[in-house]
Amino acid sequence: MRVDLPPGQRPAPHEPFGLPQFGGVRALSGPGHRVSVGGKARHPAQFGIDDLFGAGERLTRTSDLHCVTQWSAVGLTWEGVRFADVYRWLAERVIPHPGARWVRFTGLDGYSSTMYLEDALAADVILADRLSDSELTNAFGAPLRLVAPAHYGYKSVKQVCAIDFLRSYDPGQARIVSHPRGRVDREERGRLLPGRLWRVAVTPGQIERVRALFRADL
Ligand SMILES: Nc1nc2c(c(=O)[nH]1)N[C@H]1C(S)=C(S)[C@@H](COP(=O)(O)O)O[C@H]1N2
Ligand SMILES: [Mo]
Repeated sequence: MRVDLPPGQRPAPHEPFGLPQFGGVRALSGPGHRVSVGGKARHPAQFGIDDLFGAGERLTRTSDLHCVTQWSAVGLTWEGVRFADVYRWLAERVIPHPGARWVRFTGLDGYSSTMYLEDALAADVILADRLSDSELTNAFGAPLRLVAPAHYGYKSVKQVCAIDFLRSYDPGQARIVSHPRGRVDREERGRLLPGRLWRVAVTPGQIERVRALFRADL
C-alpha cells in the first residue's frame, strides 16, 4: 500500500471505496441521458453523452480520490474525456457569460458542487464514464461523473445531469462547510477552519455531527 497520501488523509477503510452510502444514488435516466447546460449562458441546451464525448480524445487516467472526511482511495483508473475539451465545445454552443468564472455540476440525486472554472479546466479533470475498465455503476456515478483529482472529493459530482456556468460560487449541498476551491495540496477542506485545524477538530468519528449540524453533504 502506498503511504504518500496528502497530510491528514488515510486509506479508505472499506472496499469498494467511497461514499455510495451517503450519496442519494439514483437509477439511470436511461440510454437517452441528457445533460442540461446553462446557467449564465446565452443559449442553454441539452446534450447527450455522445455529444459531450465527441468533444475530446478519450483517455485513461489513474488518480486518487481524497474525501474531506479524511479517507482516500488510491490508484483509481478512470476513462473519459477532459472537461477542458468538453468546455471548449460547449462554449461555442451555449456561449457562457464572459463573467461566469464558476461552474456547477449537479447529479441526479440533486447534489451539486461548484468549481472555480479555471480549476475545472486543468488537464487532469475529466468527465468519466468508466472505472477500472468497466462501465461505471450507479453508485460510482453512472452514466457520467466528474473526476477532479486535485480537489477534495466533494467536487467530483456523480451522475452529472446539469452543468451551469455561474458568476459566483454556489456552495450547494456542502453548504457553508465546503471550500470554494477545495484544493487538496493547499488543504482547502472547508471555509470555517484552516485545513490543519479542520483535520484535528473534525475527526472521522465526528463527521456525522458536522453533517447533521450544517446539513452538509461532504
Ligand atoms: N451526485 C453526487 N455526487 C457526489 C456525492 C453525492 O452525494 N452525490 N458525494 C461527493 C463526495 S463528498 C465524495 S467524497 C465523492 C465520493 O465518491 P465515490 O462515492 O465514488 O467514492 O463523491 C462526491 N460526488
Ligand atoms: Mo466526501
